[in-house]
Amino acid sequence: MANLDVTVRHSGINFPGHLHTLKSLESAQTFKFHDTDTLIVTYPKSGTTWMQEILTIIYNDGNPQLANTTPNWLRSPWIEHYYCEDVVMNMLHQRTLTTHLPYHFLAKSLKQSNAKVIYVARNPKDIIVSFYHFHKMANFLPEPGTFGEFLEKFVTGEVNYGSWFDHIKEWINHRDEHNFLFITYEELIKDLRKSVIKLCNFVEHPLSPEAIDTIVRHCTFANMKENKMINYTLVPNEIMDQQRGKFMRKGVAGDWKEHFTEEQKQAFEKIYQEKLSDSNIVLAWTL
Ligand code: PPS
Repeated sequence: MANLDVTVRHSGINFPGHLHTLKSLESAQTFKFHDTDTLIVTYPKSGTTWMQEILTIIYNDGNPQLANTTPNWLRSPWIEHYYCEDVVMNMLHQRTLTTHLPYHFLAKSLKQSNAKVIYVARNPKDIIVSFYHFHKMANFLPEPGTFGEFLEKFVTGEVNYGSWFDHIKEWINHRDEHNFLFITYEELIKDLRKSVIKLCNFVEHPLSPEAIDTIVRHCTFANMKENKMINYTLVPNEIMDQQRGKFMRKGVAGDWKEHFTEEQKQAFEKIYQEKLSDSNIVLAWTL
């Protein structure tokens, strides 16, 4: 399926038609989770691929072989993508799944299982920058226009996948549930080893210090950037134009400082305070 210019609209949110159909979005809402599933939840550009890579190697006891030989979309498929059913059919044991969907799409299904949920959050200003550059290379997303124009669309929730504010507000309400882990991209950047240990504890998959060392070595930005199984160079240029950017772009916290003008920063922070003031979000990043 290419459908590069198709947009699918569901419940007021736009999704790229290259990966979604109305049917696949409906199916995701009735997805049958197993108690042994681990679901990675992210707003795009928050550290999805990083978490997919870490969990793949945790569940393989520190052995990176699967991560080096199988694309991430086959080992941790997005449950809302049209191909998910076929992939999931062949997943026999522990399943690591991924979603960018808002909580209300999945609430009913999730409540019927004890699946573990890992929500990865990232400083929204860095998400905007990463998403902006991704729009330039991903031909299944609309042209982003100038950075200022894209920022405006992000703030109003007109971008594909909807409003980041709504996404985090809905999911974070569940952070105290026993099967829910909230972790940030910034925590991974700050101390990857500590984060891997935290993840091992959460998914109840303890590993030796040597296995943890292997994961930390494998999951550095420099190493992952070269891994064809996650850097999307396997995807045809017509879909992701590697001349216009790289999926594994910079991998840092705070790149927003290179993109936001002082005026844009102030305006965004004001909106951030307004939109999130009624929620108890204590976030690890300093805006
Ligand atoms: S997507 O399209 O939603 O699946 O994208 P996602 O994987 O969530 O986010 C991509 C950004 O994550 C960065 N990334 C990493 N940063 C640091 N270390 C590691 N190992 C790593 N792996 C992925 C990737 O570079 C994108 O961020 P930017 O800021 O664009 O570099």
